[in-house]
Amino acid sequence: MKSTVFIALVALASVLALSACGSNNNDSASSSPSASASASASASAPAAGGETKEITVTATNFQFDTQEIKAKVGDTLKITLKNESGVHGLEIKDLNVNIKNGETATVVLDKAGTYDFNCSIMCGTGHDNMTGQLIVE
Ligand SMILES: [Cu+2]
Repeated sequence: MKSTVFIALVALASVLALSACGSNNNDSASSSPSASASASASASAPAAGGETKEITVTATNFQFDTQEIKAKVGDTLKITLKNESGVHGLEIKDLNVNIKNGETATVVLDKAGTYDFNCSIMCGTGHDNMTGQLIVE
């Protein structure tokens, strides 16, 4: 009984391994060229932005010195967090940015919108007030 289950599992595992291999090959052959083509097209198409904005946000208890960051579509944002007092993080959820003291995140802003950022480390009583906005036009 036990050995039958084992054999079944081994058979299943090898089928999965084979099919995983097969689908990987298919993916790289069919879908990735079009995906990378459209990505590079959208990155180079908007002539509006294209600048690199370097911003250092300084955090204290309990606020960011920069509460509004403005950028254009196509810009690259290099954002650095500096903690002057307290222990804070800076998170821009919609852009997958989450940096700690001294760290820099680089994001290409390819979509217009208002992106909220906030402190990502529970730092104390004023934690909820530590917010700001990145406005991409
Ligand atoms: Cu906090």
